[in-house]
Amino acid sequence: MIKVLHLSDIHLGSGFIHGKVNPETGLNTRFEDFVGTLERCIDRALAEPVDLVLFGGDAFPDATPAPYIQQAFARQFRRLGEAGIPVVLLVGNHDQHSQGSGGASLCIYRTLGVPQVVVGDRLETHRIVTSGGTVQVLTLPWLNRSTLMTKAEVEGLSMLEVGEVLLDRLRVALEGEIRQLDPALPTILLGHLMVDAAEFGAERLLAVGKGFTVPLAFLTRDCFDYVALGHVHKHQVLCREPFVIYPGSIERVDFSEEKEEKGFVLVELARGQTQVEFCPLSVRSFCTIEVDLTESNDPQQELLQTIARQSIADAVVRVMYSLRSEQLALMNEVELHQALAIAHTYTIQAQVVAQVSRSRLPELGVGSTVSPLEALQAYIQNRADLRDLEEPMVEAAKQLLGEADAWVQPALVRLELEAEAGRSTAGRLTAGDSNLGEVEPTGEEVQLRLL
Ligand SMILES: [Mn+2]
Repeated sequence: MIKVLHLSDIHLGSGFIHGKVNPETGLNTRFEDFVGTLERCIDRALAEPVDLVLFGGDAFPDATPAPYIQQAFARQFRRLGEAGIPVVLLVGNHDQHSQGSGGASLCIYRTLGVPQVVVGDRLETHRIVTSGGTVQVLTLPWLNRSTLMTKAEVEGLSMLEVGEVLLDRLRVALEGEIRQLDPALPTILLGHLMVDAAEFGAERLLAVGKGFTVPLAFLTRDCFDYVALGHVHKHQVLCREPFVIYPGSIERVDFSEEKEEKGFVLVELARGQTQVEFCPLSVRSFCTIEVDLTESNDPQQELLQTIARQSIADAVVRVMYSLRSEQLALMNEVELHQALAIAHTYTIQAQVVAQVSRSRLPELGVGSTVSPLEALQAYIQNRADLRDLEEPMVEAAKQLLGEADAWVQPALVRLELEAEAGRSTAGRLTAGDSNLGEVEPTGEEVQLRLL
């Protein structure tokens, strides 16, 4: 029996947007999370100890990570070498430079001849001697068109036809490798690929180049005792005879992995009796809080209560709420920030919902004659959000319309305008047609009214 630890999709250096700078180290906290999680995988490999570690590809977000990121990765895998545990590093799509033509970030381990490290950057069978016995590992890195076809061969073919030719080539190449396998040895297929039966996740968006989907039947051959996959971030067991497993990514790369359990797979490899165990990793949680506040009378309170019901302590949180423009004034950002302060990091996205189109009011339709005040009242009656303001609005309208018991009278308005223009007012007023007959206006009075 050979004990194997299978992990995949480390993506070290991803998701910085969900972290913050750790003032003590100057490093992004999400980088520290990823390194810490990788460390726990290697800890487990050493503690068991396992006989072999398989990495299913996608070490970094791209093929040229910053030196400190490469070093953090190397520092962890070095511990396996020091313990005499062989490791196979498979090349994923994110590890290839220039669609594969520029080599792969992981090839440096082979170039330097790092002991115990095997790099899988081509379809090839590696015979690896472990403390549990010899094992055959067939590596199937991320394949793109240029790996299997020349440009001339692709020319004039539709995407569908290209896909068919690619699968034919893969079938032939895989068959060639399988025929050379030693049937007496336990055998693993280690592949970075998309299987047609798999459920997609973030990798669909992360994939740089378009690859192709491999039918599950290509992999479920009885010559394999275990099929170790990489690429899909959601852990899944696609087949049990033989076991075909995606361990998934070790950390949440983004919110699309919010609900997924993260971990690695421990395998007890034996011809025809392989056993597997998924080992969950306790990683930082992601939490989406989505609230529709458009119907709320107290949107601020409702939002705070919704947040209080979630376990957001030390989590990466995103709050998304929608509200109507007239509710904006009811929101208190400071309180919101206070409520979210216990999160590791958080983002707030407020969406102002466009005014719902209202039905036309029949009482204001063509042909009906209503006074401006009646029209206003009909309008307010149909606007739930304005109903509380009916009284002051009508009062203000009355003032504007001159129907209130106000002093505003047409003649007086004229008087004011003339006064403004600096004219003498007294004579004009007495000669005017206003009903201010008793008033003995003085210059001062006019001045007063103009204020
Ligand atoms: Mn991938």
